Amino acid sequence: MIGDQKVLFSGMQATGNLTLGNYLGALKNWVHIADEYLTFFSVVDLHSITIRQDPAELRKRARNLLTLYIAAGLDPEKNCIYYQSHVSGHAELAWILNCFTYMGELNRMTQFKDKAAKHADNINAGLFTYPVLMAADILLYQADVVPVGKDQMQHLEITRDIAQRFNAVYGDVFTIPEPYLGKTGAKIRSLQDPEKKMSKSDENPNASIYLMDDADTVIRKFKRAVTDSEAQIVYRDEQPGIQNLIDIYGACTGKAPEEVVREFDGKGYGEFKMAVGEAVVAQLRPLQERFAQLSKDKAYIDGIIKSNAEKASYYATKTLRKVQKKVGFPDRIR
Ligand code: ATP
Ligand code: LTN
Repeated sequence: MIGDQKVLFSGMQATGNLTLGNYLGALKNWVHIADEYLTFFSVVDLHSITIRQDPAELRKRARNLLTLYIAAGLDPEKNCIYYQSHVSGHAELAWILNCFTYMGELNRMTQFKDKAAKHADNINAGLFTYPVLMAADILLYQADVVPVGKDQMQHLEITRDIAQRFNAVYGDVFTIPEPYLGKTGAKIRSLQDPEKKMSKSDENPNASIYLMDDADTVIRKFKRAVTDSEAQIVYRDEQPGIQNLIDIYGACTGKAPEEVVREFDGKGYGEFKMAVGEAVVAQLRPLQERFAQLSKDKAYIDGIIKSNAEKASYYATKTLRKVQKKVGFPDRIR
């Protein structure tokens, strides 16, 4: 809480091209609930360098991501959209929280295990303490809710644990955040291997729909999507490929899974896949058009970057000063 306003924080990494999973699982939900909160949407570039990045590429992707937040429908006058690296409080609070986090807790994080296995040549300390930086992001703004996909739940739980531990020692310093999972789209699966989540770092481009894919590409990828040989459109865990397509169609059209099943009762997979492809194209088109327009307006985007970093810093500094005082750092002489 800040004053009497509930706070929402979320962020995304500018690594790779965003997928439909990122949109339906995160970005779209942000837009839906943003109006009810004082919001902070960060492009979390400090997190990105836990994996080696090409500097020019990272800068470009970060700007594209920030632009995409706006293209998706977040009004940057009302929502604080900014780069994490422009607010030094994130790194400063992360350091303090590192001293309130146990190695054993971090050892249990499944994302760390996955990423460490994928990048065995660069298992750096930043990758290990990634969840602490994420906790700092959230706690710095006293966030009440954090919309994320299911894969981030474990990180949210550790954030709550760290906050509670800190509060137990120093009194009520941090708001304890709650996760917010959207009704649909919380876990979009790979189109090629429905056992896995759709992920922007998947090497197989057919596994993911990218937000910038053109209509033909989207349709082609859905035609090739892995399903099963049961030839029945039913929503059940034993048919994860079809279940995923139902989830995607439902998330794009606002329909519940049962409705989707009824709509396609007795129809074949071919027809259903086509309908899913078209629903996705219809979702992405306005986003792509707004993105193209906004990208051309350099001065406008620059203005947003500057003013929102200042706004974020203001709130971040408030929490940071309070924390520094609590842990016993000397007062600043004014
Ligand atoms: P990477 O492959 O680089 O790990 P990612 O595609 O898994 O990336 P993140 O940057 O980790 O994406 O996630 C950004 C946001 O999108 C998070 O809130 C996450 O929960 C959500 N998200 C990512 N993948 C999916 C998915 N397949 N379904 C639903 N939500 C997702
Ligand atoms: N770890 C998240 C990105 C992220 C985030 C956050 C999400 C960093 N800080 C704070 C919500 C709140 C991810 O990989 N999706």
